Amino acid sequence: MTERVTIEPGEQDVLIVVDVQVDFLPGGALAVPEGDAVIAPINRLAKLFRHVVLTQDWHPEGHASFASSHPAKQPFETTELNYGPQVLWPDHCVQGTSGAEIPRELDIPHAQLVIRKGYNAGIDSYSGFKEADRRTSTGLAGYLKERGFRRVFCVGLALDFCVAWTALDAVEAGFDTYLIEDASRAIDTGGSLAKARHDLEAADVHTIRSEQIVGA
Ligand code: VGL
Ligand code: ZN
Repeated sequence: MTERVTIEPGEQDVLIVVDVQVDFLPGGALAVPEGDAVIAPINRLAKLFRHVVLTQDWHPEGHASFASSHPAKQPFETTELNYGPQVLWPDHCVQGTSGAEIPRELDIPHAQLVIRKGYNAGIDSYSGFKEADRRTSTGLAGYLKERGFRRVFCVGLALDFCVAWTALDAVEAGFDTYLIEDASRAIDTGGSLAKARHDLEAADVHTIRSEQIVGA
């Protein structure tokens, strides 16, 4: 549900900028429709948060989430991996490639941590907190708790995959969690956006717009 509160970011608030990377922008290997439209609002928002964390999708070549790793499978089809169903993607965000880079246009020099994810060859990780086996932790929850943060604000790409999963895991880790909609864009494949919206609402993630952040 969209809520009409206004929020002034403070010392217990952290902005998590999810997967704003070249491969998710127009022309990239897994381009999110209008993916570049998130950059201006995120740059504006980031100036209002003293504490910002970035996530970076960071796969080895031959990663299990790549359709190219599964003979006879095409991108956007689904397969069954050890931990359950997995959407298969075009090769993207391969470690050390230009597509995996955070674009120069993202202007957040004060970001405090870049958390990489999806580096285990056999496990995907949409969430910045926990991999798709739902067991392997990235360490992000421990970091945020040790820093004393209470509220998490999620933005970036893609709303229906990495942003949604990160927000859902933030709730599970005990944070009061917000998703800033206009600073995010979706892939929307196989009903993923409707499902993400349903799951976010059920989990009590607050969906807001950037105008509700004081100063934005
Ligand atoms: C993402 C699909 C595959 C994302 C990452 O950032 O939402 N989506 N890898
Ligand atoms: Zn990925």
